[in-house]
Amino acid sequence: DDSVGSVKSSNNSEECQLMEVSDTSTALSSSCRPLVDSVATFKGENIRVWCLTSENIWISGVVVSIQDTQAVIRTSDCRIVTASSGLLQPANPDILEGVDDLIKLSYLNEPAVLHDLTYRYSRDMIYTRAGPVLIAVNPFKKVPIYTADFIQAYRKKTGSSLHPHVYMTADAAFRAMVREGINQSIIISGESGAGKTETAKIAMQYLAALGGGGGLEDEILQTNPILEAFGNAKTLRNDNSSRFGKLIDIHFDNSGKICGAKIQTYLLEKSRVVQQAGGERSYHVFYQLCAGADPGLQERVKVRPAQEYHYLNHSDCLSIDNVDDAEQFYLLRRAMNVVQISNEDQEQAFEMLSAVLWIGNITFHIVDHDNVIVDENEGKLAVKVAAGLLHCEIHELVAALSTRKIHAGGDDIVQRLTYEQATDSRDALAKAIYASLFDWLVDRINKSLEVGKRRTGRSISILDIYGFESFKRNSFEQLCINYANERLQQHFNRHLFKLEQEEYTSENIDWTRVDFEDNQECLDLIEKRPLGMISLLDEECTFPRATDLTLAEKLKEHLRGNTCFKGERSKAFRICHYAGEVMYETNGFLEKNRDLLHADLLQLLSSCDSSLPQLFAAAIGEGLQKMLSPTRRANGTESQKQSVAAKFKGQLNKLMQRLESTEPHFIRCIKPNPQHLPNVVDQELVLQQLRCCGVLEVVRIARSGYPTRHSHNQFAMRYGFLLPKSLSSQHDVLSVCVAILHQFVIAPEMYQIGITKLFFRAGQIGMLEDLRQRTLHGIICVQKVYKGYKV
Ligand code: AD9
Ligand code: MG
Repeated sequence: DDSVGSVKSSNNSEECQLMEVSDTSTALSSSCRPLVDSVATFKGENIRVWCLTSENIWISGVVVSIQDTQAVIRTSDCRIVTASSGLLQPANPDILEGVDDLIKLSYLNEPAVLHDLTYRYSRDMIYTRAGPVLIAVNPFKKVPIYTADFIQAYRKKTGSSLHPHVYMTADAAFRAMVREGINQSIIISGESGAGKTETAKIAMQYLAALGGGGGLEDEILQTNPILEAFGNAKTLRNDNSSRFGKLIDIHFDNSGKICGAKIQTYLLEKSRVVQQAGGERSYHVFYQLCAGADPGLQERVKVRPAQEYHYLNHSDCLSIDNVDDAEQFYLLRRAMNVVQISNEDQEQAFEMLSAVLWIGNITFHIVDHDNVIVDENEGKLAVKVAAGLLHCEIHELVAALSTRKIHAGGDDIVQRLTYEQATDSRDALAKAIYASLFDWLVDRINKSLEVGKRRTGRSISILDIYGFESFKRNSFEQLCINYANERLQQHFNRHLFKLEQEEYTSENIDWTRVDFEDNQECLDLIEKRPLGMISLLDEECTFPRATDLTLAEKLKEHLRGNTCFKGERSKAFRICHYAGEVMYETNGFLEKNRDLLHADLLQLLSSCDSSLPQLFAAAIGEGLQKMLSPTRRANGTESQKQSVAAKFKGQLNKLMQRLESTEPHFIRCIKPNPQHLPNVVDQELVLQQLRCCGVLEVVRIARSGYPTRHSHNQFAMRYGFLLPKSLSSQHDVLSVCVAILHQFVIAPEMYQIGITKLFFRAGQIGMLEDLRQRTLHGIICVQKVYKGYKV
């Protein structure tokens, strides 16, 4: 059954031609979908529309007749269907097919936006603008638009350089930096697998070409394979998924040459080191080391094949299609050389990686009651090798993993750990080493790329950060990620508002009539002190008896009043984010937010006879807060440090400050289908992303203002002929414009007249354009009849 919507259908194309056309007219009622051209009022038939099918697919058609709220539509595949007008949206005139900027569309509804992107995508035009935003639809195939010739074309503004492209955005940023002396930023967002990291690399490639010559550009580009090896992993959503956020500032000297760079990373997913979902992998670098180390290195850092490590083999996924880990290891080492990470530092890093893997192979067994000791055989071997790699005593490692020193009543008591505690402590050690290694590596890279002392130049920052996430189950990580997206969205909205305002002011039109939405309330919910989510969570973390349930109750008690918060049953609550509602569960929130490394493990690291573990211990120690809570001080077992959420909030504040001091350029990446296939567009998926990443918001903002802009001249030229001769022949262009507006009864609240342009509310031009088309059609018909043709 191929029926459309709530709708009867007929496949009979004869019927198609025999349909009686009745001349009723009706206003299309607005539906509850976010983007509706509610101002559009249609008179008569032959109007082109989009029609929503029962499968939630938009198809195009032409209105044959309208009766009350039911319309008879001839669809593009020549079926006749009836649909309630709520399921219809006006379609754009032909001349607007595949426009390279969505703002050029007369009707800015969802199907129109979707159609434009799909139309372009099917012709390999993966980039489209939405006003100030660049939309990039992931091609999932090689598109030949990144060659040196393309770079040249965009540099010189010749040939194909008129089409939207990441190069165009990067070029605009570079030129603005040079021209205005203002730092720039390129903010890339989108969901996992949408193409953010590739897009960031494409932008870097272009900037390296523009600012190259100083020799640093290759170093900067080679930071990518290093960070991807250590911070990316195969997930179910993306074979090369970044598990951290990244901001890279590329500095240019006065002559426009690259003179340095600085990388800041955000919130690496530590848990992946010890556990991955089925079909996913840990960080690439582990497999690369196992597959690619030469025999000498293998011997020195004691690596074995990946399948022999518990941390790597338990998810049943050791390789990635079309990826050769050994070759990647070779490329990693080459990149590390280019970035001038010494051979000694590289070997030390590999030693730590190997230590992590061997720590994961340590197993325990229960001896009496709940107490554990380290397993014999394989487990024992693992302890031995791990201790060797960390350069600590075997018995110290065993003690740190299986016992805990407690300070009570002036005495030190040694308590044996339970099986669960011991495995947790083992995993905590592995995670701490890996996360510290990652931070150390970023530091190390930054040292190599350090900007010279004479910082006279300017910079362009590129942000590649996780997009909004809403899964079946959402936890602490999603809260942090979505919080970051709220901050970025606010930045985005405020920037667009500012741009609009500037345009209106310069055209001397009244911009107070334009409404903009802000997401401040949602941000307050999360970050306000003392009664925001982060503060409440931090407070709960200091109570030793707190549980995920008491946390949930506390949140519900204090946050009830915020309209963005909805308490749910048990440990669940909802937040109304700008991109949609997300349900979170507090499971693991306290643990993840505290992210404590037991003092015994910290002590172990600092006692190692090797520089990296000592550095790690010092860095972790630095993060420790001096203010221990009274209960903890009495216990003295664990060190209190700044919570993960508080640290992330601090990082975000700094990030936002940095971005606010720049002129931003936004790129929104879209994943066209979940199977990673080329040439396939899943409408629902794309629409949902357009809503989430704020593209429809841009359109909405534009719509809430005056999205259609025509110069006085353009407008008079295009529509003047619709007027009676006496009016159209006036000399003054503006008078012709005003006459058109009056003649076609465009309501005064639907337009404003600026100094050089006319500004229209959405949909207004679509009506005029329809009229123009029909008039032209009428003229042609008359001409044909006149010439004796049969119409
Ligand atoms: V995640 O949030 O880090 O999981 P990203 O970064 O958004 O994600 P990524 O850039 O890694 O996605 O892109 C995913 C895959 O899409 C790449 O590995 C490529 O195979 C593919 N891709 C993305 N952009 C392009 C492109 N411009 N041309 C060709 C592309 N392929
Ligand atoms: Mg990525």
